[in-house]
Amino acid sequence: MKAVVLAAGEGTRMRPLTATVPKPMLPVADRPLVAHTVDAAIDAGVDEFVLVVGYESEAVVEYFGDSRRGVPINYATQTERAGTAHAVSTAREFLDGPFAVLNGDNLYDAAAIDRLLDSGPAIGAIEVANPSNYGVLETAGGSVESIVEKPAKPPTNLANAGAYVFPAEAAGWLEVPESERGEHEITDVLAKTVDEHDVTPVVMDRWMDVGRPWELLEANEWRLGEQERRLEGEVSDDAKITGDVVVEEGATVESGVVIEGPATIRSGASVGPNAYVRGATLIDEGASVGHAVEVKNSVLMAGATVGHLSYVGDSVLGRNVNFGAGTTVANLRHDDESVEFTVKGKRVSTGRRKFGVVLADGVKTGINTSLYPGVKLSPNTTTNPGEVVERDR
Ligand code: TTP
Repeated sequence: MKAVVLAAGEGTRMRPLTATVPKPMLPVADRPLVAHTVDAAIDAGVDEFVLVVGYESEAVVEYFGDSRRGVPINYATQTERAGTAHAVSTAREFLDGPFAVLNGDNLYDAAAIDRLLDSGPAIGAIEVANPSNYGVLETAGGSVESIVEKPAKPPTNLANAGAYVFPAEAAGWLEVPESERGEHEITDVLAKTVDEHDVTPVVMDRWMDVGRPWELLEANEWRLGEQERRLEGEVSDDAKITGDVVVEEGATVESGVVIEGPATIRSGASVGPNAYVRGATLIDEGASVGHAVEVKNSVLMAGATVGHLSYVGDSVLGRNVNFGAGTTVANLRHDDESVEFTVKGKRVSTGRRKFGVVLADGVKTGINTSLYPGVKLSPNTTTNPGEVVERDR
């Protein structure tokens, strides 16, 4: 079966991380977010992909090229962000049979993708405690009857998990009218499918929509937690490594380092001497964590450098971020309230008691910079020595 993977979104809620990188290419454990979807689909038997790209498409094309693990990859370009049905319609020339549609920014339970592909026409669903915040499946006799958006009285607790298998004819049903929010939505294509076919709800054990920066941390926690201990890099005999830690070949862990899993130290990265890395943490390719640095539950993207005497907690550091000595992240409010973060101009609660900072690619801090919880800094921002950064820049 062919799979269309939607990777054309702008990821506005994920800014400033998506100022330079499309959201599906943000790192989750040892690969970009969208590669988890592609790999799960390959394991489930997908034999050809169409990746729908748009915003910052070159990064996606450069990463995947024309195949992955021997499975061909085609690209369709969506020039305007006109909705998910519109996105799939850009891939129509490649569709010649039943096809799957998956979101490139969702993290799926891989076994469920396998079941979904075996059950088509089908839709992935996840049981949620608060269905009113989601598109909710109405079911009868084991089939889906409809999807109701954010219903006040939810018919079930099954939320739409953005994974579908459509019958071949659905390629002719992609021209749907604009919805109330002005987009051409894949759920309207599903509505037509439900009229013509039995559509099976496939309940997933786990699913995540990775939309906002703290969800990138949660996505990493999930995937890092699934990795088994593997020490293939150069690890000093004086380092103490406990739990499920991956040190990839080409990574270095020097003396006096303590790493508590789950954590992944990717190829070309270095840790130590005398550093403390606590789970769940990803230290991506070529990143470095030096002497007397503590890192906890964070993502350090490729080339990020935290050289000495610093603390990084519950934070995302973009590519090539550089911390001056003594830079400290605050990740807890004195009033113990959840940390807030600005998403698309609005302050929202992260729902987390502990959350640090989100620094875009190329940010450089001066020595002894202090960063308040929930602060975000745009690409290449610099701070002066001794600055206390309370607000976003
Ligand atoms: P969203 O999460 O709604 O959009 P987004 O990824 O751009 O993020 P944000 O809302 O923060 O700006 O999109 C759901 C999925 O569909 C996601 O994988 C992106 C994809 N998509 C497209 O490929 N084309 C589109 O026109 C739209 C609306 C979404």
